[in-house]
Formats: sequence, structure tokens, C-alpha cells
Amino acid sequence: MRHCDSPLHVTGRSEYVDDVTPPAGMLHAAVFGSPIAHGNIKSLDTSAAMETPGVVAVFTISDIPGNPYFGAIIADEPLLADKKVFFHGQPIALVVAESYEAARKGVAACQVKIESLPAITCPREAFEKGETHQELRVFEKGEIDAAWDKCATVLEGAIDLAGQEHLYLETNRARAIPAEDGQLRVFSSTQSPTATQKTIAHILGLPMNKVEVDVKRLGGGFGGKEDQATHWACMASLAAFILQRPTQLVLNRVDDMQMTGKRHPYKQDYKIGLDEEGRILAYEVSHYQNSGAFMDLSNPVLERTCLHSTNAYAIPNVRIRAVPCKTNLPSNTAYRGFGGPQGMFALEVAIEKAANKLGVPTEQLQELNLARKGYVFPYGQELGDDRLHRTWEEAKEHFDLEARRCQVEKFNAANSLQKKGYALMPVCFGISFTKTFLNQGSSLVHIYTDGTVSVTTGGIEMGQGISSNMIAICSRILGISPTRIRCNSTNTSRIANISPSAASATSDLNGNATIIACQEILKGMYKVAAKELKCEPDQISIKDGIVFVDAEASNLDWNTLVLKSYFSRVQLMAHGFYAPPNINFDPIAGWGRPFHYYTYGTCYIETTVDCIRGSYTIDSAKIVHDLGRGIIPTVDLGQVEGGLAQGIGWVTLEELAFSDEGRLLSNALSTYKCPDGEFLPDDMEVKFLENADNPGGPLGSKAVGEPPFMYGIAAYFALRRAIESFTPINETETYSPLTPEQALLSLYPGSV
Ligand code: LUZ
Ligand code: MOS
Repeated sequence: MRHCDSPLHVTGRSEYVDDVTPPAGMLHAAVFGSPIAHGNIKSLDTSAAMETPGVVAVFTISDIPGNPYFGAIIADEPLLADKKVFFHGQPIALVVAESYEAARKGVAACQVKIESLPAITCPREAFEKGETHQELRVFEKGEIDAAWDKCATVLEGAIDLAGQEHLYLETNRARAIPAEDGQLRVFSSTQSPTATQKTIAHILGLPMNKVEVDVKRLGGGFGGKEDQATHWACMASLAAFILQRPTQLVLNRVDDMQMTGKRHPYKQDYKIGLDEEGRILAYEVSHYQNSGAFMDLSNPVLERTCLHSTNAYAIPNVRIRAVPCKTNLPSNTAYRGFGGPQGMFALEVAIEKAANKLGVPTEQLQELNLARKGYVFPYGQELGDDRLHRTWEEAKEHFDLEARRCQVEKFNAANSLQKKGYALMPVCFGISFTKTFLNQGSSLVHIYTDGTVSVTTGGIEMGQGISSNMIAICSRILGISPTRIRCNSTNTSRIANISPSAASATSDLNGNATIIACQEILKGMYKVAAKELKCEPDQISIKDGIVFVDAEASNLDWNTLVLKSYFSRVQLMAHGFYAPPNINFDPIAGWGRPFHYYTYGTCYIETTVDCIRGSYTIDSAKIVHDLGRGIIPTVDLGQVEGGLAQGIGWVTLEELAFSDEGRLLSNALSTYKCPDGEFLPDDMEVKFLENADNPGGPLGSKAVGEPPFMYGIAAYFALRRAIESFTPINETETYSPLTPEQALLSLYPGSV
């Protein structure tokens, strides 16, 4: 099997929200955003907007019939600005018109007077001024204060780690259609249909059962639509509900980039202490998270940063300080890895610096400190196996890293204006939502009388292949060809209380639920087959659409059995529900067993830096990844390669530039550069661990969405080492991304 959407995608026939033929009389909405990052709204004049030909209505906060304040963690965010603005682009008014062009003209005609207030964009500054979304939290393990004295080497430093734009191909959009008796049908490009349904009901003052949210597929999400697709669906719903006409809202790229949050930038302080052999005895890190204007998901993102601050390493004494800082930027949000990458990055910087100081290869320290089976993470969960180590060992052996290291050294000795560098990155990523209650999945499987099957789950297809995975799972459990199975849109009327498609857990949760639903249906069908074939139900199985009695094929096929079951009045549809057992986490104590299991891997990256220009190439990326037993190999490989590309982009090319006044300068693809196929290494190898079934995942699989993102971090250190073989890097604060411009500045320090 391959990705079931690919024929549609490559021929342009796959439908997104606004590709579906519009209902008659559909209106178009556009958003008027704040022209400055912080201030008091003195007056808003929408009269010129209202007079613009085609404009039907302009809505502000006072038009919201229910509660205008909402939020996933705390309800601190108004749908439309409430007397104050907190970031550049913050929605102030919604213009609704007969056409998209008229709506945009209406936006241009909106006039606002704002008394400007100082904007804060730096989380350290916010923290010093007491501007936080939550108090600073401290998590500790061991006796950190006593440990420093036992260390042979102690060093500290600061990090300035940038954010990242999600850059989904499909910008945020929604279409809301009024229905009888005050109901709404909403088509939204959201990872969280239930959060969207709930928030629409909340801002309109409706019961949830009057709002139906339907999602066919997304043109990418990456976390950007976990919590922040809601706003646009709410706005389209507001207009549709009040005007009683279908309304569509599609953000253009600039609005999408300016109005929505991104990966959180962090400022970090670290201190690391090692014994004579290079064992890490103590590690302390402070995370000043640049959370933006509102809480959004900053709290759980920061929580995952804390949980992954020690990544794959066994460290006995740890102190993690973390605070979500309020700044005048769009609220930063979920993004593949969900704070994990930021936690892991700081420790890699600390290890790199320690290795430099000790004069040993970094990978020697990494290997020495790698966590082994039985290690207890600072939050109390025990590492249950040694597969992490297996990925490291297999990477070393399989890719012959010793030989590659020699080649890099030889190259650097022979070349003065081009330098190579390499780095390894081990990843240990916890699978489960850290908010334990979110770990639940549901599936609805229908078998129709012609033998075809439809499956609907809570999972959202955002390109990652969840629909294909669900079809593959149905196919394997029911014993029929995937061509007979379709995966339907995700819909709040078919599945209730859907957790966001996030945390890499979507195939796990919804796949296990699908298995349960299929087995429920099979139970009844096996009885019918047993009666027909005069045997016991436990002798029955179905393979390739043929009913088997023990190992023997019968002359009963799937279609006939389905019909016989129907005429015997046997249930041919079932709902499956799954919640992974034995997980818990107390966020206040920072203690528990938050993860169902871990996904592991090790990545090797090699780069070449042009030491005249600062430009560089990523020459190779080699990965050993623990996938459990994969579901569809090409889909899984796509996730690993895509995650790697996005991770490399984060630490190399992708630079968000904000003005001091908090205005996003890199607000289009002309000024924000992300990796393309050309930039990615020609020499890319992904090896999946063999014989590595995962009992926790459907069909023995493992969650794969987020973990590969962090492999990209290796590119950062590979580039640094290449630069360092040209000239030493002296910095007061380690900065990421290492753009070609940054590389050039590092190659010629003091030249600017
Ligand atoms: N979303 C969420 C996530 O709400 N909770 C999580 O723990 C999480 N982890 C990764 C990605 N998204
Ligand atoms: Mo995500 S960061 O799993 O929406």
C-alpha cells in the first residue's frame, strides 16, 4: 500500500475546504488586524469599510453573542480585540462581503486609532518585568547543589534559540453554513475538530450539539492548526450565524504568517558539570519561553520542554527552571516536537561545549552518557528497554562512522577554504499527550452490504497518512484488500470528544480503536461463517477476502459472508474506543509515568561549509530509527524524511525576523527561507530497526510523526564543527538558526 491520497494530490483533485463548490449566496470574510504590537484602542471607525461596495457587515467584539474569551488552557484570549491590542496583526474586526476582493477592500478601509504602548519581544525582558503567563516552575532530581563540587569540569552559557513558522501549504481557512433551528455546519482546516466545535459553541452561546465540524483533510498542520485553526472557524461561524448566510474565511499567506503563532523561541541558561571521565553529574537549565500574547498551548509545550530537557541522557542531578513569558508577539503554539526540540537543543549545546573544553569528540561524551535500560528520568518514568542504545550502536556500525570521521579529518587537513563537519543526534521522545485525559481515540467502522467498508476516526488527515494507516489497519484486521476500504472525513457528529491529531499519537490512539471496532464486527461475522461452514467460530479467519477454516480456504468469500451476516441480522458496524493503560502525570509535582512508550533513533549528519562565502551544503544524513513494526513503509519513511527536513530547516535556514516594535518582517516566502529538495542531502539513508515490534502500538507499530524532527539538530552541530575547523567560535550567547549569514559572521569574527 501507499498513501491513499497520492493519486488525488498529484493530479490536483484532492479537495480542501474552499475547493468544494460553494453553497449559493456564500459570503467571504477578511480580518482587520492591529497595525501595531501593543496599545490601547482609542477609536475604531468602520464606516468607510461598511460603505465599500459589496461589504455586508463588519463585526467587532461587541457583536459576539456568547463569551468572546477562550483558550485551551486558560480563557485569556478574545476572538476580536477588546479595547487593547497585544500583538501586531491581532484581529480587531471581521469584514464580511459578497466577494473576497470586496472583503479585502473593506479591511483596507478600516481605521483605528491606537495609543501605542512599549512592546516587549524578548522573554528575558518580559520575565524581568514580571510579564509571565504563569509563575516560574522548578523541577529537580538528585542533589544538584551538592553535585557541582564533585565535578571536575563545570561550565555555563546562554542560548538564543529562534522559533519557526509552520509553513503548511494550505493557510488557515474555514467555511460555516447555517442550518435549520440555529445549527451550524463548519468545514475547517483544523487538527482539533472538537476544540473547534466547543469554541464555536462557546463564543456563539450555543450548545455543542448544534455545531457540527467536518474535516476532510489539511494541507499540512505541523501543530499550527492544533489550537490556532479555531479562531478562523469561529470568525466564519460568527458571520454565518448572525447573517444566516454561508461564510468562508481564507487567510492569505501574509495574514497567516502575521496573525498566527509559531514554534516558541526560547532564551536559555545552562550549566553542566562532568567528572574526570566525562560523565555528566549535574545539569541545570533555565527556559525563558517566548510565549507571545496569550497562553494558548504554552503551558503544555513548556511541560514537554521540561520532560525532554535531558533527552536521551542519564543525568543523576538535574534542575530545570521554566517560565512562559508574555511578549507582544502572536501567541506561540504547538509545532512538531511540542517544546521537546527546545529542551533537547540546550543540552546538546552544553555537551558540545563540554567536549570542546575537555578536548574529546562530542560523540564520545554523548555515548558515555546515553541512558540505558532501568534509568529513571527526572520525572519518575523508567526507561524500559535498551533500544535507544541499539539505534546508536547500529548507526555507528551500519554507517561506519569511524571511517567517515577519518574522511572528514582528512578532508579538513587537505582543504583550507572548505571545511567539513559531522555530528550525531540521539533522540528519545515520549509518546502520549502529557495531559493524560487526551489519550483516547475512537473509530467507527461500517461494512456495507456490497462488502465495501468505510472507516471514520478522530484522526485528522494532514498529509501525514493517517487515512492510509486506518485503511491498512482495517485491511489487515478484516482480511480484505485495502481497495475495498475508504476513510471518511473526520466529523464531530460521527465521533464525539476528539482529541487533537497531535503528539504523534494519532495512529496509535485511533488505530487501536479501529482494531477494536473491526474485531467487534468480526465476532458476529465469524459466528455466521461457522454456522455456514459447520465449524466453531474460533476456527474461522479471513485472508485476502476468503474465509478460512483453520488453515484451509473455504468456498465462502467476503462479499457472500457480509450479505449472509446482513440477512442474519448481525451487526455490520461498530464503534471502537481505546485509551492506553498505565499512564499518569501530576503536572504540579512534575512526576509520574506520562508516556505510553518512547520512540528512539540516532541521526548522523555531515556538512561542508564554504569558508569564503559562509554558504554550506548538507552532504549526508543517516538515520537509524525505531519504528516498531511499520504500518506502510513509504508513509513512515515520508514522516522520517519530512521531520528531518523540517528540523534541519529550524536550525539552519529558517529565520523569523521581528522588528523591535514586534512586527514580523519575514512575512512571506520571499523573506522566509525553508529547505527545499535541493538543500536536502543527496546522500540520505534511513534504516529502521529490525525485529522491533512495539506491543503498545497498533499492529506492533510506533508513533513516528514528531521524533524525526529532532534529528535535524545534528545539522547545527555539524556546521559549527566545520566552522570551528576554520576558526574558533567565540560567542557570549549561542544563536540558532545558523544561517549562511550567521556562518559568515562566525567565520570572520570581528569583521562587522
Ligand atoms: N499536544 C498536546 C501535543 O496538547 N499535548 C502534548 O503533550 C503534545 N505533545 C506533542 C505534540 N502535541
Ligand atoms: Mo502537534 S506539535 O503534535 O500538533
